[in-house]
Amino acid sequence: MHKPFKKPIYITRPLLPSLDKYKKLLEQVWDSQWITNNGPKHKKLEKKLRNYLKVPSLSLFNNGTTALITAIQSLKLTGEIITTPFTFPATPHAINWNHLIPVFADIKKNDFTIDPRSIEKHINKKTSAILAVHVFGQPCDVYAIENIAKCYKLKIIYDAAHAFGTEINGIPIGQFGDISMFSFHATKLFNTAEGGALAFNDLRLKKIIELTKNFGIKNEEEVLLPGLNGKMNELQSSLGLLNLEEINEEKSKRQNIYNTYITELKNVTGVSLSELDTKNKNSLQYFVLRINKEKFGISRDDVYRKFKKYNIYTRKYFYPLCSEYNCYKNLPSADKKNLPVANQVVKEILTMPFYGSLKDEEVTKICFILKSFKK
Ligand code: T4K
Repeated sequence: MHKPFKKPIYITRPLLPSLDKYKKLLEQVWDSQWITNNGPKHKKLEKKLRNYLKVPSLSLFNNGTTALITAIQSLKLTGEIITTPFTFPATPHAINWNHLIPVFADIKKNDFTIDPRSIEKHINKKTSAILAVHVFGQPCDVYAIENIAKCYKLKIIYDAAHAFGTEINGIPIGQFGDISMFSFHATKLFNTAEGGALAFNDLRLKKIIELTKNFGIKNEEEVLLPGLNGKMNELQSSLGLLNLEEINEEKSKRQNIYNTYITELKNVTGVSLSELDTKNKNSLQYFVLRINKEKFGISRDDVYRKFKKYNIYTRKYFYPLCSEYNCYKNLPSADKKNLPVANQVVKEILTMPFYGSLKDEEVTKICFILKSFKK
């Protein structure tokens, strides 16, 4: 019998640079008295991230949600947007904030991303775009989605909130689709406390995106469109500059944790692991398990509850499905019959503790505790 952890174990802990280093950058910010609105730290971070993510163009934001709202605005979308129900609320909400209708398509069993065959079933003359999510950093079926979009003349936005650094066969994830949104929230692999970015290939989009995130202001006397305030400030940008220096080390620590989880859990009947696909580079944002109640003996919900007794706080991302929220459950596409895979998967997924400062012996202990639950 294992003892509970003395301190709570969460699914994540933010990557933070040394406070001394951060203070040094903050001194520069204080000296300049320029704390937001496209300051020098912001400019530097934007350039560095464009290089790191290997994308032609990039705009920074104060969070991923305003970035996603802005992406939809900037492409002047109309009517309906096809998306996934297996995501964080921000995804369908960004559609709703643009006064458009989210239409939920089902997901794939193997990687939980939107199923292209289901997308096609929902296309009608009101459809203007597909908003797909690289959920848990797993890339969507981008080539199939591209074919559908070409065929029906639809735009593609990727919610790449979890996919910082994901690649498909060596191609950086931000190069796919019309626009990709990255989140830099505290819980993300790369964080600026709160923050986000839009990446895009068509350089002409930069102008409208920059206008939209700054109230539509062109100059002191001209406002061109009804924009919002989506600007990242100098404090966030400074944190980002330092965290970016640490990112490769954080990833290698996560890779070790990932390996320990796989070694410890690969032969446990009833627990499926999302093993990394060798041709794709995963972002190492989350480590997720799938619990089969019949084979493991107890349900995902029971595992989640039992872990709490050991001071381990796993998460049931993304339960409930967005199609079950009060604001969306009456949409025709929210019908459970339309989303059989998503409705099954959402009962079985458990997001495990996964962050660089998690110690190897802690991961081993978590795995032993999980195995002790098996009936
Ligand atoms: N699209 C997708 C697919 C997303 O997943 C998200 C955000 C977005 C869009 C929107 O991007 P942003 O607008 O957020 O940039 C968290 C995050 O707040 C959210 O950013 C993220 N997805 C989502 C998956 O996770 P919660 O409500 O689960 O967070 P919370 O506060 O419960 O934190 C989770 C755990 O992390 C805590 O139990 C402990 C740890 N934690 C958290 C914070 C904030 C820390 O150790 N330190 C911290 O400062 O949503």
